[in-house]
Amino acid sequence: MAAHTVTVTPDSANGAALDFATPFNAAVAFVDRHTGEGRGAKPAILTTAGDEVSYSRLAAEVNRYGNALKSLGVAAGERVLMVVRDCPEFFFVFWGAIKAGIVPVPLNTLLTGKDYAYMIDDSAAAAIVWSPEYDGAVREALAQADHAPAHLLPQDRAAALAAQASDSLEPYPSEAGDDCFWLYSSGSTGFPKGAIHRHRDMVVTSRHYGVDVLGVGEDDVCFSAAKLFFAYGLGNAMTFPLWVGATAVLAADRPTPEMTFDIFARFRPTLYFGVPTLYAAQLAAIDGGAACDMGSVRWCVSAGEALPADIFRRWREQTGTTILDGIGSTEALHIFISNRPGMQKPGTSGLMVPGYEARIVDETGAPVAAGEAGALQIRGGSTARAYWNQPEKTAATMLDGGWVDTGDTYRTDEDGCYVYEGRSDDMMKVGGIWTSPVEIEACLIGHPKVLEAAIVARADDAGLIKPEAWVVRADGVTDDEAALQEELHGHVKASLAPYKYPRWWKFVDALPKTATGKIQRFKLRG
Ligand code: 3UK
Repeated sequence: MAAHTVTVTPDSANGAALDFATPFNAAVAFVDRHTGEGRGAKPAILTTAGDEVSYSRLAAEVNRYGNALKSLGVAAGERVLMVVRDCPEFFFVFWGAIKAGIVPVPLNTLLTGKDYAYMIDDSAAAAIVWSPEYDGAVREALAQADHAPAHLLPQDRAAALAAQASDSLEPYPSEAGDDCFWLYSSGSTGFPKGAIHRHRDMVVTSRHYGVDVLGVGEDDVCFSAAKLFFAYGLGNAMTFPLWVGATAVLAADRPTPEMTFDIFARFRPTLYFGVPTLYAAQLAAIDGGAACDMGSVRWCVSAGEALPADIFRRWREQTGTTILDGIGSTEALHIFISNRPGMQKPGTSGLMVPGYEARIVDETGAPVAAGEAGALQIRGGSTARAYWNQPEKTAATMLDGGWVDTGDTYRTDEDGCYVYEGRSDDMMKVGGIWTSPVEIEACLIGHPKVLEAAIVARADDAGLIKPEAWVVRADGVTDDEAALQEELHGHVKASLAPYKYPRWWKFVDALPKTATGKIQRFKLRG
């Protein structure tokens, strides 16, 4: 078997069996392969800014960026943090690093300097690459962090170095099971954890979910409103199209209904990937008279949080297309339970994706009776090897036998479909992004007029989760509710990532507590 190739054998039980050559570097399978297969002139990337990147240019740029990192002295296995918007350079840095054996770590671009400072220290990164719009947050992080990355690469500097570098690069001789890239995942307490993914993981998600479930093929045009820094967007708009030689459409801006409608009209995507909050906003825009032509789209996909059945139905009525809801995670890299062409059950996550297994267990770890709710554990070839430098958290999540604890409560219904019942912790998804109640509470308590605060998840009219604040005023504070609410709103907006602010406020004299003083958030949910 030739180096850096994957042999795919169709297999009726699992969709496919995947065999990896040794050595195996994922950059060859996803990027280099296409020029040899006659796709050199085909667009790999189209952008709303009007750029077009062919497969042969992609391969050359990946080599230049890989060589640029090597020439700086970044060694195999060292980390390169990426605070990069959705643009072709995201692909160049990500794959260039991987081809050189360096580990790229894409970060959520919505975070603050404080968040990035933590990730700089935790990863002990050798380099950091960032897009101009994040300059303020990254410089603040660099000033705060204890660790100093040796190489600071604003995007234009990275581009200038790459422009001088050679466009040919021998792939680093990694193996399919070697560390390839990381993605940070957040928890309700403590700091984010770097989930370490292997070279093989992107192949597994692309084949089993991308090909086996979505039927992604060479003629597809993929547009993901979810950005590349999420595991969800990374698969949707990068690894799936590259795996089959299709085309990705990239937009650097924040997704709005109008922006997505423009993209549908201009680029005629065949696969569209959104999150429930955006589907709800798009429906509101359509109700308000906006034109949305989904004529080119084969399937819409939703993930990140549960898709309310009502949104599924209204979307189909308004656009004539069907949304396939599926659950994925950073640890599994992409979707492992999903609705699919030919089988949709609104209000459920659907059935197992080929290549993955699930079990629902009670507190003792024993399987629950059919139909009972319990903790969902999953197993498959794309799950993260470990969390970086976190043996205890790794042991709590990555269990014996390759099982991963998702942190979700699930049951199966009479059709065997998986039904989401909530989280086993207090974490909430806001617009598809993790939000920790503890972090918002800590921010509120940092305000001198607040004695205590509790944040709970509340559903809005569309059935989507948003934070609600319960606040106890500090002694002697008599400000009226409207004024205090405005002041605290400004305080949260100024300190935390923009999606984390409470949408509703309640001012109370005391919060319900356990005997040991732990806030009983469940009593506030009502
Ligand atoms: C929740 C869902 C109900 C669930 C993700 C697709 O969301 C992704 O990864 P994250 O690590 O979060 C994982 C958690 O999010 N969740 C995701 N999808 C659904 N809950 N229905 C859904 N359809 O709590 C899960 O444990 O941010 C999604 C692909 C890759 C991903 N990383």
